[in-house]
Amino acid sequence: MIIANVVNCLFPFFPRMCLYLVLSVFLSITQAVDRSNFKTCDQSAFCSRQRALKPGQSSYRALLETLELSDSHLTVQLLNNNNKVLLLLELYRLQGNMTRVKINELKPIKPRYEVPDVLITDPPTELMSVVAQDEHRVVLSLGGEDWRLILSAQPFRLDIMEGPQVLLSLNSRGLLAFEQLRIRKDTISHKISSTVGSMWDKIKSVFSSKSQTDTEEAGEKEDTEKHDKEKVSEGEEEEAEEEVDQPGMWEETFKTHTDTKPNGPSSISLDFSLPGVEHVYGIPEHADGLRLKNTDGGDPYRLYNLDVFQYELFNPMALYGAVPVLLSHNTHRTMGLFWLNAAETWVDVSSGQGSSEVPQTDVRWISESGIIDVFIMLGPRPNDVFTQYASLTGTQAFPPLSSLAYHQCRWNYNDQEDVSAVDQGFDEHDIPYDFIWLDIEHTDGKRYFTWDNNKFPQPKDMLQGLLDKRRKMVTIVDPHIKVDSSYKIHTEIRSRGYYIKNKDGGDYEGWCWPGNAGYPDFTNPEMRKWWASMFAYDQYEGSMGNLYTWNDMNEPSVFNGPEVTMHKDALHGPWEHRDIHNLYGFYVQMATAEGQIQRSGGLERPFVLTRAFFAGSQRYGAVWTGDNAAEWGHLKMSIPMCLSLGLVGISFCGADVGGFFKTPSAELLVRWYQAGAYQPFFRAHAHLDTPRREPWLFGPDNTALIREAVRQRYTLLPYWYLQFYHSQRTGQPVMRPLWVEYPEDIATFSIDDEFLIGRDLLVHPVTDEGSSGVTAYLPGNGEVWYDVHTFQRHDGAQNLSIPVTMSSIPVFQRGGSIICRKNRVRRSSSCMENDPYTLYVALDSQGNAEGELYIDDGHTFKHETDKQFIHRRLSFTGNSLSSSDLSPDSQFPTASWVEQVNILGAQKPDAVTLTTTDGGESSVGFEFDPDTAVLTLRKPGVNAGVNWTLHLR
Ligand code: NBV
Repeated sequence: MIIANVVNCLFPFFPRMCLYLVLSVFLSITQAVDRSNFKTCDQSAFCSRQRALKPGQSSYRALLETLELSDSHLTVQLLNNNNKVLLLLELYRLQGNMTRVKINELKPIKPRYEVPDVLITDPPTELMSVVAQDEHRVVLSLGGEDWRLILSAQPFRLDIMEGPQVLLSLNSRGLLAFEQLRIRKDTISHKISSTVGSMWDKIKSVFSSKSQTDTEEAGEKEDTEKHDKEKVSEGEEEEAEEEVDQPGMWEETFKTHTDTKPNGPSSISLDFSLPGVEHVYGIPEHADGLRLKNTDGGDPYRLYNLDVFQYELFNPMALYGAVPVLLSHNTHRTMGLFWLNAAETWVDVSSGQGSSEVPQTDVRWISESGIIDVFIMLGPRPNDVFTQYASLTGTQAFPPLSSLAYHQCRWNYNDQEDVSAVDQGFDEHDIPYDFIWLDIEHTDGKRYFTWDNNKFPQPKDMLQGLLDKRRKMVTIVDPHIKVDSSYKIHTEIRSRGYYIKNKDGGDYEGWCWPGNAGYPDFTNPEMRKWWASMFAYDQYEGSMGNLYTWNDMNEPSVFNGPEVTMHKDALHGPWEHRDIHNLYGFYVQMATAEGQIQRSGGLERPFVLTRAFFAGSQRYGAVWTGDNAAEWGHLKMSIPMCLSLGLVGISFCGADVGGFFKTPSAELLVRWYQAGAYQPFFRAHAHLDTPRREPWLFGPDNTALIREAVRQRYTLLPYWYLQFYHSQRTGQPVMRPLWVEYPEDIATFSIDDEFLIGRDLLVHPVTDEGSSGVTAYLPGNGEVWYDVHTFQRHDGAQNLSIPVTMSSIPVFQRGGSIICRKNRVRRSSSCMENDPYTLYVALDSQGNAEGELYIDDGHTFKHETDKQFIHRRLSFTGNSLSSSDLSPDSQFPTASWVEQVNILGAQKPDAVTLTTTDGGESSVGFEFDPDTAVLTLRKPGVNAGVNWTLHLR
């Protein structure tokens, strides 16, 4: 395909595409990211302007005489002593131990962008009262006995205290900087600026978004209010310092691209200090370790959704997605900072010694536009932070059960025959799979929602063939739309005016897979509604209920755009692309998921994979880590990358198994399957130019190893499903760093080569070539862990050396837990629907264990709408194992029954009896293995949905 496209380059109308492809080919030979395509902080005018400001005395003063306290919040003006510009600070105490700090210009010359649609509600507030006040400071109560917020006037700073202890300070390093919107000084440009201003007004009136209109109305009302308040400070006598324009404020050129900046400079920055903190995490997406590093002397972590070709490891460069959430953790407390801003953002992290030799981490956020809107989540436990963040942005969508199974993808499965051969290959080799994926080549010339008629003449027959085997398919639907007057999707979007506009008001066009392409404005709710309607079965021809969707290139990727993305001066109604950039992919996935729900009349749960994401994307489906490479380093990196995403709410994460670019050795491929089988989203994928790598192409031994890894995944699907059920309800990550469950164990704080699934499974995949052993840290003093393969018992709080062979996947079950598996693996997860369960009861040092079982139909919303589910508690105590109902008002008929119970760490009983609530009692056969201390109870045979007890006597 690359070759075909290079041939295409000979045509004069594809020059940019040609350049991109030639570059791609060149780079795939040199095998490294072309860093020069992407800006460093120095090359970004606002980042370097902001970073030039060094810590010191803040120029901001809080005008305490303007302070107003209402039931829900406090407002006070902040005066910049140098330029005399006034800001308005709003402070909210939010329910659930959170504080929200908003800072905007008191009276901007036009509204500044405030991110809509990410928060699931207007966060409920709590009463905040003043406990002390003088001319230097105001002390506010944040609830409880000793929670205080101190607002200091000169210089302005905020401290959140627990008793005498500072938990977090804002602007303590004086790095609050707010570039006010301004009129360009020289007259010519002044004219330009006012023309653009009036154009802005025109577009604003045309743009019919309800949420936007609401924002504007609110903005206007606020304007009047602010204006009134502004008068309070009119007494300021000192002269404002003349501000000199700095380079890049009104125009900036990077490589061949010039960013016209009709609105001029608008960046914002704020610092946060975390005394007593040495470990901070989050702010994905970066190909870096779990624990964030010091950025002193290097570039800050960058958050700007970008299509980075062949990304590098251990690098703060931006990648496809951005979640501006940072977590801090020490043995006493976990906290979170959520910086709600969708513009290009850079984050500096500096850990070191604070005052009085206490460790301290300083964090500084810099964004190109918008306002400061930050949520401080005060924990104190890791779980509290997850709950707090979930209350703001929602939880992971509960996926269809089958999407937690194995996915087979490559760029591309060529035609229907290919699909059918691969499908059969899985059956022939007795490897289960649930989804087969079609990449861009399945379309008619990269026109999404269409099929290449020669290669896929009968898509419904193909889908029916899969359906007959209870399997499914995913097709790719990218957001770049071929400009082609005979392509319905394009003509509709154009005639409805739904395309993003360029700075001059015409439809924005860029180069992508189809050649010249338009980009729908997904920030427009009307556009999203229309897009969603395109997934209806009568619109998306050849689609059926077992066809799902993959949104790629939604950063958005624009081959001939600056940094391979959209020009920042493109327009989304009244807003510049600059303001919304990191939200684009979020909206694409939102509209697509909505489309899938609608096509089923609201019945079926959607499955949509996205490459770009933002805070809140968890509500719409799964993400993957983009174009990794078939290298051991990339396999290792898949762990911290998904762990970081889980910490910020996005649990459904995976990396391309096998590596996208390049060709894995059989050993790497096997190891990747083994690791991927224990990560939330489990999909093999490969670049078009790589040799085929279906699991049976590497000789029978490797096929057997891959089969075994995939089968392990299938046996554990009930456990995965339960974890996602919990994640949807509580916001807890599915794949967790060890410190989340062992927050006081310092040894866990930097571990990112092993992880927990839920609370009860610890996985340490083998990620080194030629490995003969790994050392796994088993956490928890007094905890015991059982090797899930050998049932060998190990004590917690130790580094365990584990010899490995090619078949080893080191996985341990926590003593004290009960895990349900389905051990009869079939060709797809749906085929296993009514299969029986085997319970693994891993006893803790006191001989107890607890677990849960969740069952529903696996694909509809009926668990929500009609309470059609089973949720049971399994509990082993006092030598009895019982199943009781955790949700008595819900119901679901299941044919599944309990086939076997394995009790790990058991003693041999004399007899085992089963009692059920209908009074039935029967004896149960058992075996005891004294070497492994495993007691196996054969065929209790009881239905998985009823109450029962097994007594060991
Ligand atoms: O659609 C082609 C690929 C896709 O296979 C991959 O997974 C995406 O991350 N896509 C990127 C576009 C081009 C990659 C060089």
